[in-house]
Amino acid sequence: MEDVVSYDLVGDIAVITINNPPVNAIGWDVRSGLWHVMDRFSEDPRAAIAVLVGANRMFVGGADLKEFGKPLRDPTLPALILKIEASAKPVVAAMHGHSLGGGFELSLGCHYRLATEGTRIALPEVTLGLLPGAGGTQRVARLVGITKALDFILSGRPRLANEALQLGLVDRTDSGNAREAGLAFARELVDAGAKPRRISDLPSPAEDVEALRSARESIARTARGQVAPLKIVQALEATSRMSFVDGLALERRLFLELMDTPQRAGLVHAFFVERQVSNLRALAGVSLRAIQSAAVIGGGTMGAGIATALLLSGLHVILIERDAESADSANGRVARYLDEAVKRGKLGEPERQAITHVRFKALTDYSALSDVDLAIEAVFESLELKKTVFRQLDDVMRAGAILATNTSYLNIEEIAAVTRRPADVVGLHFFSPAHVMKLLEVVVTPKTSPDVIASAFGLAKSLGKIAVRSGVCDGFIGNRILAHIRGAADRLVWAGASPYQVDRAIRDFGFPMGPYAVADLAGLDIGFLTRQRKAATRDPRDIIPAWADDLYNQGRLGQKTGRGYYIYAAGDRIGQPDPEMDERIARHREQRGILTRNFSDLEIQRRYMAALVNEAANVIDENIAARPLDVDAVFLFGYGFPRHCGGPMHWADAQGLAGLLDEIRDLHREDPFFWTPAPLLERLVQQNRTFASLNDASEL
Ligand code: 3H9
Repeated sequence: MEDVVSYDLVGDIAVITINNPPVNAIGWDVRSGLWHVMDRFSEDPRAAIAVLVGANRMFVGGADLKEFGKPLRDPTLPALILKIEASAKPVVAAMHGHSLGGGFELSLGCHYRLATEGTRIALPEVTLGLLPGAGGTQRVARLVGITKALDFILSGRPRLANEALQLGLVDRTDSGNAREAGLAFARELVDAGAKPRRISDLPSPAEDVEALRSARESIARTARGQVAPLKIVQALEATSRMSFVDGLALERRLFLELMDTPQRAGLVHAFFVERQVSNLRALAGVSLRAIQSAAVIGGGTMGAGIATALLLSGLHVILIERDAESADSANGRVARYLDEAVKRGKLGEPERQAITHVRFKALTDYSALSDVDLAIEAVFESLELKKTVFRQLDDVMRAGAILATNTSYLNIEEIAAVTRRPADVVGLHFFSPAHVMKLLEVVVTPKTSPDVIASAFGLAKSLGKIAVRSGVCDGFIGNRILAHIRGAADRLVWAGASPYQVDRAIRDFGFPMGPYAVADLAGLDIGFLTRQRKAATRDPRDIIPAWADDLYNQGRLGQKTGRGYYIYAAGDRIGQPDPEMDERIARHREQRGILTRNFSDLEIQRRYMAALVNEAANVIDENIAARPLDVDAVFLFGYGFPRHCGGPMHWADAQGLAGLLDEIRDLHREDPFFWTPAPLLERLVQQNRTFASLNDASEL
C-alpha cells in the first residue's frame, strides 16, 4: 500500500502521490492506500492542504479494468471520493498526461482542479459499456450543466486541458510540471485562506428537456442496441430531479446493472484485445530492423493507399509503376489521399509540401530501390506477376531489406521461394482503403525471420495500425473466414432467404453491412475471379452462387457500375433492392429442384455466426491464427464486427460453446459437406473450456 500511494510533506502542504504503473489505475490497493492517507492527512496538524498527483506518465488512467466482473471490495471508489470531498481541509488535484474515468471522478471529489497543458481529460466509460460510476454524472452536470455534460460523457472524447478549462471542468491550467504547479496552487490557496469547495453543494442543474430528447434521438440513430448511452442520459436527467445523494445512488445502481451486461464484457474484452494482439511472447527482446524508407510496387487503389499510410507515418516512399503514365496516375491518387488527410486535419500543409517535394516519388525503374529498407508489393493478384516483381526486388534491394507482399490470399511461401532471401519475406496484408483501415495482417511463412516479423509489428505501430500475426493459407485469417461465412449466406439464399433479408439480419446483428452489400462494394468481379480460380479444385458437392455469375456476365459489378445486388443512383453509395432479384434467384433454385422455406432473421444470424465460429476454430487449430483473440482482432478492426460483442470468439464463449456445437451438428445432418463441426470446438466442449482459455495458454 505504501508503494502505490505515498504521503510527503512540503512545508504545510501534503503531497499524495498515486504510483501504480503503467497507468495508475485505481484498483483496490490504490483505493485502500488513498483511504488511509486521507485519514493521515486529516489527522496531521502540520498539513494545511493536500495536493493529489499521479507518478510517472499520467494522473490516473481510470478504474482498474482487471477488477471488472470480480466481487466488489471496500473501500469502493464512490465512497473514497465522498471521503475526500468531505475533508475539512482542502484537497487539490494536479493532473498531467491522462485523467480518465474514475481518475477524473477522483479529481471531481477534490476541491480544486489543475491540469498541465496537454493533459487529456475524459469520462470514456461509454466506450466500455458503462457510465461513470463514481459520481461523474452527478458532479459533471452540476459543474457544467446538462447539455455540456451530455456531450462530454456520451462521446467519451478526451478534452485537452485548455478546452477542459473553457468548459469549466478544471479551475486552471499550467505549462509546467504537475507536482510543482499543484504545490504553487496550494500555496496560493492556503495564503488566501481558501476553504474546501464541494461540487455536491452546488445547486442541481436546470432541467433541459430538449437536450435530453435530442440526445435520446441521436442514440437511437447512432448507437442502436447499445445499453450504456441511454443509462447515461437517465443518470444525467436525474441530476435536476433528485438530490445529490439520491442521484448518486441511482448512478451507482445503473453502473452496477451495466457492469453485469454482456456488452460491458464485450467492450472490455475488445479493449484488452487491442493491446494484447501485438504482444507476442516469441518476439520479446528481438531487435527491429530500421525502417526509414520504403517502396511500394504498384500504384492502384491499394498501392496508393499503402504509400499514403507510409508517408503519413513520416517515411520516405518511392512508388514503382510499370510505365510513366501509370506512375502519373499513381501520383495523382496519392495526392488526392494526402489532400483528404489535410482536410481531415491529419496532415499539416508544410508537411504536405515536404512530402510532395522531398519524401515521395513515383518512378518506373527498380534500380531506384537499392537503398530502401522495405518494399511492399501491391500489384494485381497474379502469382506469376508477383513472382516477377519479387525477382526484380531480389536483384536490386540491399542485404537486410524487408520484402513484403500485400497479397490477400496467394501463397507467400511460393513468392518468397523465387528470392535468394526467403527469411526476409513477409506478407503485409492491408485492408482497403489502406491509409484508413486499422487492421494489418502480418503473414509469416515458416522461413520468415523473427526480426522481420518484429519489424513488421513495429511498422504497424508507427502507422497507427493493429497488427495481427497470420500463418499462410488461402485468404489468411480474415478473408478465409469471410469466404466461409459468405458460403453460409449463399446457402441461406439457395434455401429461400433473399440476399436483402440476409443483409438486413447481419446489419441488425451489428455489422455495418451485410455480405451482399459488401460484395457490391468490393466489386462482383472479385468473387467471380475467385470462383474461376478455384473451379478446377472445387469439390463437386460445393455449390456456388450461380446468380452471382449471371450478375457478373451482365456487367453488374456492384457499386462501380451502378448495379450489382443493389441498384445505385448516380453518386449514391446506398443501393436499392432490385425487384427482379428474387425471380433471378428463383430460376436457379428451380433448375436445381430446391424446395425453399422461410428463415427468421435470428436464424440467419445464428447460421452466419455458427459458420464464422466454426471456421475460425479451424483457423486457430491449424495455427493460422495463434490465439482466439487474434481472430477477434481481425474481425473487430478489419471487418466491422460490433465492438460490444467483443469479437466473434468472445461472442461464442458468451453464447456457450456447447449450444453452438449442437446447432452445427444439426446443420451437419442437413448439409454434411458444408457443416463439419470443427475438431477444436468439439474438444473445447468435451473439456468444458472456452476459447478465452486458449488465449492464456498460447505459447506465442
Ligand atoms: C472507470 O474508470 C469506471 C469508473 O467510472 C467507476 C468505477 C467505480 N485498468 O493503452 P496502453 C493497461 S472505467 C487496467 O498501451 P497508452 C493496458 O492494458 C475506466 N489496465 O498505454 C496495458 O497493459 P499491457 C476508464 C489498464 O499509454 C497498459 O496498461 N478508463 C487500464 O497507450 C498500457 O496501456 C479508461 O477507459 C485500466 N484502466 O494509453 C481508460 N488502462 O502493457 C483506459 C490501461 O499489459 N485506458 N491499462 O498491455 C486507456 O485509454 C489507455 O490505456 C491510456 C494509456 C490512455 C490510459
